[in-house]
Amino acid sequence: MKNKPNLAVVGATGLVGGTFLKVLEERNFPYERLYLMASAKSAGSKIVFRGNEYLVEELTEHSFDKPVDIALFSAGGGTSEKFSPIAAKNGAVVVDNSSAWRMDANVPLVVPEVNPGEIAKHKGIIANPNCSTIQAMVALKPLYDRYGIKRVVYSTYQSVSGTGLKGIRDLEEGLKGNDLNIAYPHPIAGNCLPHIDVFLDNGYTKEEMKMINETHKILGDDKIAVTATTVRVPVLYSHSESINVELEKPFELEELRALLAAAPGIVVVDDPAKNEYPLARAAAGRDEVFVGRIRRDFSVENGVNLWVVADNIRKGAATNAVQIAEKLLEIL
Ligand code: L14
Repeated sequence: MKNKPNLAVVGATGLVGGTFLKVLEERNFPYERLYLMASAKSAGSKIVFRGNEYLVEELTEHSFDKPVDIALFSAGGGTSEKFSPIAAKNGAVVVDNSSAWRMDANVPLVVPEVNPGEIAKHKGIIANPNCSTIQAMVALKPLYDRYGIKRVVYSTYQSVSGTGLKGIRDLEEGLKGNDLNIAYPHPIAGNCLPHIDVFLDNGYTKEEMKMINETHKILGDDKIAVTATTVRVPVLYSHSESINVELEKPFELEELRALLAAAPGIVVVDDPAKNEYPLARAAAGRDEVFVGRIRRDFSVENGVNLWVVADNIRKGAATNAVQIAEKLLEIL
């Protein structure tokens, strides 16, 4: 690829789409041309990027007739199923934020700190993992490499921004006493909903199964026992996760802590004496994964508990995708 690619942002008017643009601008991502695309409903609006005004065009079968090198998609699963292959066939590399392609054997599922080598294997589409999975992988990878992982129990506390602008609206209005219930089947203000994405026949939610399946795919190890309970909480930005891990090998807590502190993309915040631990509000707007409450699980042989927090719209979506695109520039 020439070192200045033509970029397309698909779903440019959405919460993640807007954050793609913010992150591209912050990181000074090189580009020749930029195309902003959205559904007919949002097409026609104007967005300013690096001082230039762009018209949002309607996404159609012909949107990729023009040369596009990298297309960042965050337009939902259905749109991605239809349009990602069209973009790829026309020569673009798609980095897709939806769940449509993640478990496809021909599609790399990438967290750049964890499995960057997968990027080069793409056949036109690369999947950005689920937001909750991304932050968990950044935290677990150094432990997996050093000690091996036998079992993981995820319990998540996920913010409403995961559901986009309507989730934010539900919480903000709900806090004023006006429950809209547009994003969720119950009020989110003052509640914890053990329900993210749809319920499946096995009793899990799709979000829970995404965390389980994507963990196996990203670590390249189906033998790890994984279970998950994913919960929506009345928080605007950042997902928090309790991660209980059973390692294969014995560990020294101080060594494990040092490994996490030295790992790429992680900031350890763990000073209980000073009431310091990762917090959603502190993580919001940041690109790192914050890890704290690092302590031995005395109930099993090689157990450790972690509290892991990251901005779900940034590292959990836009930043991770842009990091993938940056790696693409190096290899194309
Ligand atoms: O990317 O928080 O699979 O409602 C689907 C559910 C993103 C978050 C995905 C939510 C998610 C979303």
